Amino acid sequence: MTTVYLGITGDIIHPGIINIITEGSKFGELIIGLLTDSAIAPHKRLPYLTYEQREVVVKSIKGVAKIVPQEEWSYVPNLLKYKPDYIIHGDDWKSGPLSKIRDEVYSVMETLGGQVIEIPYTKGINSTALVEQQKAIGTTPEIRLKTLRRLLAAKPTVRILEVHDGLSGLIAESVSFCKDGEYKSFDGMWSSSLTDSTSKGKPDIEAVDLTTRLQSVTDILECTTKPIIYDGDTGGLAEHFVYTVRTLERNGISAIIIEDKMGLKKNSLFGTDVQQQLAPIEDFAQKISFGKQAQVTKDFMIISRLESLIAGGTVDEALERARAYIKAGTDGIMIHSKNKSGDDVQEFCLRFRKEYSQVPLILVPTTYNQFTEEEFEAWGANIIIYANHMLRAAYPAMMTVAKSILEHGRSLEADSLCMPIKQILELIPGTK
Ligand code: SPV
Ligand code: MG
Repeated sequence: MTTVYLGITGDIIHPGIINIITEGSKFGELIIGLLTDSAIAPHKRLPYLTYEQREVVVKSIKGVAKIVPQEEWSYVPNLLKYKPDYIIHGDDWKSGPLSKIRDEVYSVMETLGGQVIEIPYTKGINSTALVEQQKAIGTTPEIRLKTLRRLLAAKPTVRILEVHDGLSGLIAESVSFCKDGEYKSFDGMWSSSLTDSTSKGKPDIEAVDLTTRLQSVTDILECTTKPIIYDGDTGGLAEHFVYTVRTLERNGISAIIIEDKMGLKKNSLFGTDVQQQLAPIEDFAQKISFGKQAQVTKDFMIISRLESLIAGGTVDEALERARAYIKAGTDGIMIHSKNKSGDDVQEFCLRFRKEYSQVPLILVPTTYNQFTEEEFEAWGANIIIYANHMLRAAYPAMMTVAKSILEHGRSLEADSLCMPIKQILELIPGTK
């Protein structure tokens, strides 16, 4: 039997996909290599549908004989495994980042004695353009909520950016960087208590209540689709925390991180310059357990943030707390430190990973920022949060412009520091 291979994501089915399936099936039995989340995640945003959902959809398309998982971005492993007589692809891969993939495919098919079929790319329709349209439509709370767990399963490290309003949310949603054909973007957003309160002109001492914090979160939810991790400070009283969990879940937030402190909360980056009082282990463990019992979905995550190192304690103490919180049902551990060397965090990570190979580990490397994501990955970290950078970047830029206007008595000199008017008018679709 002559076989034809076609690799697809199968998330958004459009006439271009149907066309390539129809054309491919004319050459023989069509094997679909359905890309798994982990094959896609390092290169593109995660599909809206899970692998299983995409499989159900693609299976029912006329012309599809068989579906096999494609676990890698490269076609090579599956081509070697299934040895098809043909592989079919749209001719849009002749240029751009996919051209490397094309070269590999040609050389493998040559060794296999097979052929590459290239069909004209269906103009005006491709899934990337449709994803753009989908973004304009938005997502559902349920799909968004689940995405963090899917990302954790699909990627070695999940990259999260701080957001404090709709505009910073749009940046986290859409900014990307292409290096050597590799596409990088942020996987999700951090609603920081520090930057949310600061942008409201309030101190980061739990003075901004949940309802007010949710106003910013709603602005962000309205114009983005990526998952959100909510900075829940201490989580408040256990009796109140259960309501916070449900409110966040209902809004499609993926996770809350709460820190094991008590009393008047002060920002962790003060370290021991202020009083940082740790909560008794049992009390915090109970809060976690109350929260886990309160949540409605199985996907929402309650992550415990260890403040032992912030309060001047040891890695041993932090590990002891981690064990207790895991026993209480926490879904992940965030270890925090303001030590610039990163030694304490590294020691914690390596020791933690020896005991727990699967529990997600979260880092906020604001002070020990000399390490790269690859290095944190080697320590065993799963989520890296850039916790305050959007607001810290915006404030000095605004100050410089405000001072320039005062200095010159006019705004001409400040103009070059500002984005052009045309650009801001075009920034948000629908402004015109
Ligand atoms: C925040 O972003 O509000 C945090 C992280 O809690 S930190 O500021 O480092 O404490
Ligand atoms: Mg905070």
